[in-house]
Amino acid sequence: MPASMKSRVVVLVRPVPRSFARATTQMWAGEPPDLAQARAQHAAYVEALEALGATLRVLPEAPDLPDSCFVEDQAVVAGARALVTRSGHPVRQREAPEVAAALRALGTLEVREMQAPATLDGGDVLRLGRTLFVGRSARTNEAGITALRQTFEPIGFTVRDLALPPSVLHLKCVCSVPDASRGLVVLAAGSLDPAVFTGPDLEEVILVPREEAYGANTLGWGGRVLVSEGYPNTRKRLHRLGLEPIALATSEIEKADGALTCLSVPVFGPALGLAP
Ligand code: CIR
Repeated sequence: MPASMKSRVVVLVRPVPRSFARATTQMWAGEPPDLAQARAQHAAYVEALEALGATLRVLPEAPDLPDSCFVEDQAVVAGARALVTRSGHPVRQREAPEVAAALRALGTLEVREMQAPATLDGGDVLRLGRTLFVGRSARTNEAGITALRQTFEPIGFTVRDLALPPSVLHLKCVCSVPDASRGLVVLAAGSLDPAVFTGPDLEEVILVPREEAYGANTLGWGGRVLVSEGYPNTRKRLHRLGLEPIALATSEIEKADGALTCLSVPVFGPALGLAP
């Protein structure tokens, strides 16, 4: 990897805590995750991010906050601003201070903090170029959406809100942008109307079959995309669009209602050189 690629994306991650088996679940109804396996899957994820050229910032482990590795929910970063959220799950609000500190420590961002009564989980925010789509979920309320607008519209982003079915925990449980440098949206068929995704940066909505819904959560930039293993149609579609899918095991992460995007906060800033 050339040295110049290294500093284009800074990514915040947080270790899988020892209390992970007690993570909150709404969607997963089976056995709790296995800690050792979850940690191994997280380590492979972190390695894959590094292979994508990310510079990592690893937050301290929060042993008694079972969901704390799902750092995505704690912040929205776009342009040179970061909004530290107030999770719609009260216990998860305790994860925010370390995330705020890590974002401030980057020294490149104006960091704001969401105030009560607003709630929003970062998993409800999908960034497509200069548009931020936000899902109204059980975790994200009206005041949270207003705070998102007030933070990002003044710096040139458009915020579009959309309703989520009650069975969907977060917007990005059913869709994602596989390559931050392109206008593609991967969407699970039957979850949301593809027509909700509009805007000047949209290139194409890629519908993946219902049975591959979990595989619709992807993450990448610069032509390479992390996908969960076991979703062959999704992989094929991405490949046909000129992307290189990299499959990762996420079975234990899924058992805590998590997926690939949930485990990181990528910071693409003007100072960092990609998709400001
Ligand atoms: C929770 O319920 O908050 C966690 N167990 C899962 C969070 C997943 N995060 C995400 O989709 N962004």
